[in-house]
Amino acid sequence: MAKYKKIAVLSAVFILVASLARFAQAGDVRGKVTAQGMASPENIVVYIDSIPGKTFPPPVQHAIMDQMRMEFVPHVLVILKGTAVNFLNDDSVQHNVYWPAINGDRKLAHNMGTWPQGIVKSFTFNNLGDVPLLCKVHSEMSGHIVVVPTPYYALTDKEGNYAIKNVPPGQYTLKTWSAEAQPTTQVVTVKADAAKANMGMSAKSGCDCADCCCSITQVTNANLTVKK
Ligand SMILES: [Cu+2]
Repeated sequence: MAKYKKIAVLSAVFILVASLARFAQAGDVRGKVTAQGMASPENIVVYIDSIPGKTFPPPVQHAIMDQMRMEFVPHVLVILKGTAVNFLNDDSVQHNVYWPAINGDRKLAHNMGTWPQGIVKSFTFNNLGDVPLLCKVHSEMSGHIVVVPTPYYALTDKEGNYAIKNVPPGQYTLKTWSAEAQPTTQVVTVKADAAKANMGMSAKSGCDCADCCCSITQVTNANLTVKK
């Protein structure tokens, strides 16, 4: 009987340690992007650049780029390299999808064709960088797919705020992409210690200091500036 008790205790300890390790691995990178000389800081991609020795399997689920009310929706779609995108047409008119280059390489230009409402066409993006989307039927239409090397990415909101969720501890290069501005880079360190230190303390609402932890999610702040 004592043997089983011992196994039960050991199992409980193992589960506790495993869950602590899991919590310690979660950290958010957040901040604000200031866009100098630009009309808006919205729709700027902030992502963690390639991590040496690490590859990430693309999601099984396809991403979606719609053509709706004569616009590409969303205007900017960020995907992990290798992700398949479903191109939809939700308008009563025919739309075309083509891109003249990927990351400036005209050899990677591709025309998906022109199709009516209800038809879906897919394409898997295995090349990194900006895919500028255009429609040969409506020259005023434009959008972007931005293919990034890690699953750690975010898009800025109207105020330029972004949040990259669940980044494991480590030192990374944070990078931006904007349709208008030059890319900018910044080194960011996500620490594991803060998440561990916060464990076991009760959540207090309305506090924002590091000592009186509000949650087990550790936040690393990184503000960036992009210039046109
Ligand atoms: Cu169109």
